[in-house]
Amino acid sequence: MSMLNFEKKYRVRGGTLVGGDLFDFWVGPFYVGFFGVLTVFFTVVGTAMILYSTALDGVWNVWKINIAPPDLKYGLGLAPLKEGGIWQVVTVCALGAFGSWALREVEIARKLGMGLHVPFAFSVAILAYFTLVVIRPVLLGAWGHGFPYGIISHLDWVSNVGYQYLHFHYNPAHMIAVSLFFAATFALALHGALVLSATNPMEGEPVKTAEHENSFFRDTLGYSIGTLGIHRLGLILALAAVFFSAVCIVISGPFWTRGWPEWWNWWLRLPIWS
Ligand code: 07D
Ligand code: 07D
Repeated sequence: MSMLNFEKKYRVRGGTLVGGDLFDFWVGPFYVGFFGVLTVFFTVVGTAMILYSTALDGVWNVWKINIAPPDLKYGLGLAPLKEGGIWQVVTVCALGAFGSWALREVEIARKLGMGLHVPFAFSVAILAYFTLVVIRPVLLGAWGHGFPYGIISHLDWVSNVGYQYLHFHYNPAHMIAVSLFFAATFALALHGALVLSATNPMEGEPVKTAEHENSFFRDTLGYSIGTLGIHRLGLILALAAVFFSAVCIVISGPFWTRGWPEWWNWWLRLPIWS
C-alpha cells in the first residue's frame, strides 16, 4: 500500500482550534486548516517584502541579501518602509508564520490524539527568535537592536554583538547553552549509533531488540536510560540549550552592559581569598 493510501486511515476530522470544519481538509498529503491558510498568507507577504527590498537594493546575490532593522533613532516606533519598515513587516510576518505553523501542529496532534510535544518544542525555537527580535530590542528601547535578515549579514550581527561584550564565550548562560547543544548532539549520536548497530547487524546475524540495547549500555556505563528515556533526554537537552541561548542574549545589554569577562570578578571578590 502506498504511503498516501495508508495515511488516509489516519485522516480524522475535528480537533481544530478555530473555524470549525471550514478548513478541515487536505491538499494532497498536506493538512490545510485555518492555521495552514494563515501560514501561507504570512509566508507569501513576508517573502514578497523580502523580494521588494531586494529589488530596491538591486542586489540579487542570495548571500548578500540584507534587510536591515530601523536606525536606533526610530526607537520603538514604526519606521518608513525603506528605512527599516520592511524589516518590521517581515518580523511580523515571520512571527505570524512561525506561530501559525505551531498552532497547525497543535491541530494535527489533536486530530491524532497525540501529545503536544512537537508544537511545544517548536515554540521554544520561536521563543529564541522572539527574544532576539522583540524582547531584547524592547528592553533596550529600539527595534534597531534586532538582527538583520540576510545570510551573511546576520553572521556579522552575531559577531559584532559578541565583541560588544568583549568576549562572548565568558557569558555564563552562553557557556551553559553551548554545553547543552554539544550534549544534545552527543546523545543523538550515541542513540543513532545504538539503534543502527542493533537493527543493522553483520550479515547473517539476527536483528537485535531493545533488550540488547539496554544491556549494551548497562555493560558499558552500568546504566541504560531506556528507549523512551533517551528521547526524553534528547528533547530536554535540546530545549534547554535553546532556552539558555535566549537567556544568554537577553541578559546581554538589558542586564549586563560591560564585557562578559568582567562578570567573573565576583569570583575574585569571594571573601575566602582575603
Ligand atoms: C538544518 C533546518 C532547516 C532550516 C534551514 C534554514 C532560511 C533563511 C533567508 C535569504 C539548523 C533555512 C533558511 C529560510 C533564508 C533569506 C533572507 C536548521 C535546519 C536550512 N538563522 N546562523 C544559518 C536562520 C540566527 C548563525 C544558516 C534563521 C541568530 C550562525 C541559515 C534564523 C543567530 C550561523 C540560518 C536565524 C544565528 C547561522 C543555516 C531565525 C543565533 C551559521 C541554519 C529565523 C541563533 C549558519 C551562513 C541551520 C550559516 C547559519 C537561518 C537566526 C547565528 C541561513 C532562519 C540571529 C553563527 N542561519 N542565526 O542549518 O551557514 O539551522 O550561515 O531566527 O554558521 Mg542563523
Ligand atoms: C533563534 C532560530 C529560530 C528558528 C525558527 C524557525 C524557518 C522556516 C523553512 C527550511 C536559537 C525558522 C524557520 C525560517 C525554514 C524551510 C522549508 C535558534 C533560533 C523560529 N557560539 N552567540 C548562540 C556558540 C560565539 C553570540 C546560540 C558556539 C562567539 C551572540 C548558541 C560558539 C561570539 C549570540 C551559540 C559560539 C558569539 C550567540 C545560538 C563557538 C561571536 C546570540 C543558538 C564554538 C564573536 C545567540 C538566542 C540559538 C543566541 C548565540 C553557540 C561563539 C556571539 C548557544 C558553539 C564567541 C551575539 N551562540 N558566539 O540560539 O543566544 O538558537 O540567540 O565558538 O544571539 Mg555564540
